Amino acid sequence: MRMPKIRKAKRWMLIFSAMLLSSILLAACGGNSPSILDTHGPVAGKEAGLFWFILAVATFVFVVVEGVLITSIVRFRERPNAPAPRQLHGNNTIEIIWTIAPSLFLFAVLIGTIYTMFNLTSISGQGRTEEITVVGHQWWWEFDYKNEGIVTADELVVPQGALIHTVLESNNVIHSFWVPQITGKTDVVPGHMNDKLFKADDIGVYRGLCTEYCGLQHAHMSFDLIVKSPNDYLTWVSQQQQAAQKPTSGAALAGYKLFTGSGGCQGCHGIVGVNLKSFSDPVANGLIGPNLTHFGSRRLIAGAVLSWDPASCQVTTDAKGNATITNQANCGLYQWLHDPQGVKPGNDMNIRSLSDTEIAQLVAYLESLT
Ligand code: HEC
Ligand SMILES: [Cu+2]
Repeated sequence: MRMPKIRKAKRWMLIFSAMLLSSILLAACGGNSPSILDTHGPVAGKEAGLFWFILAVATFVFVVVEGVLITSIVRFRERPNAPAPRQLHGNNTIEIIWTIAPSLFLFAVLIGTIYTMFNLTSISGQGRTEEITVVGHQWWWEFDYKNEGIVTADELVVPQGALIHTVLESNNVIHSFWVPQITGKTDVVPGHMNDKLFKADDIGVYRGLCTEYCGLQHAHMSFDLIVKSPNDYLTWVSQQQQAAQKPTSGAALAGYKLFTGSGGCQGCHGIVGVNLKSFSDPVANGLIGPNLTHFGSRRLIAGAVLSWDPASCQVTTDAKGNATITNQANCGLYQWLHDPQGVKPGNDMNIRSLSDTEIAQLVAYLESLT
């Protein structure tokens, strides 16, 4: 009568372990979350190597310990009429072994970790090193290319294969800079500059995150690391260095007037050629919003809380000259300008409410800023 009960328990054990295992495996399938194991640069590569090394040590320890445990459970299990087991009171040899062995394993992990830490900066790149200052704001990232004289937000564009030297600064609280597929986390500390060196091997777009809790909208403080070929990068740089052109007619001109006038936008946002003479204009220091000179060439809004695309933000003008956005629901930029506090509660963009026509005009203007 005992057997069926045990079989039932065994079956449940099996089902439970299968469920546990599959949930662990499936958890790795989230298409949107970048994996530290899917590396596209030497820094993330070395860090992933350390992960596998530690996992190997841990697996070895697990197998040995569980092996001894299970063997003992099976071999020395209670049998009918078995005599009482021999009673032991301490065994010096065994105790010394199980004190020293774990220290050796931990020492191996320590050596591996220290070696990797010091080895992270020994990477080499092609061409000259790109110097970029990264500024953590509440809650978005600013990227300052001091040598090129460019300032952008939300999108960190770098050339493939070159060394990227970032200087990390914060003007408020502690943030942490992380691009899981390219490089590990480094804190961004107010009043203290941290350095970070990395390289991206493959052209592509890699999600970056703030990984130190920094307030209400910490989860909406992301960015894209965009890796371009060296030539495309140079093209991008020379395009970004241009000042914005003033639109000459239509909805975009009306949007420009709103931006500089009753919309109040230029009190917080800088545009080179509008309220800034250059990207390094000291006037920019008093502006708390992202630089929008080339916002039309970017696709992310406010720490990637939304994304947008001109194709889904088409502005049409009727016979009376009133502008509207045909597909408001699909236009992230419409949603942002319609209610920035609803989209990202607590963020620093406080504006008067805008009519749909005004929003369409501003969208037309922002789209023109390529
Ligand atoms: C009181 C300051 C302030 C005013 C006024 C303001 N903004 Fe902003 N704006 C911000 C801040 C701060 C952010 C970033 C918010 C965040 O990510 O947390 C932002 C983000 C944006 C973004 C996204 C930019 C990017 O690169 O992610 C756009 C576009 C924008 N604002 C347009 C406008 C327009 C158009 C107006 C005028 C109607 C305006 N803003 C008025 C402060 C302001
Ligand atoms: Cu942050």
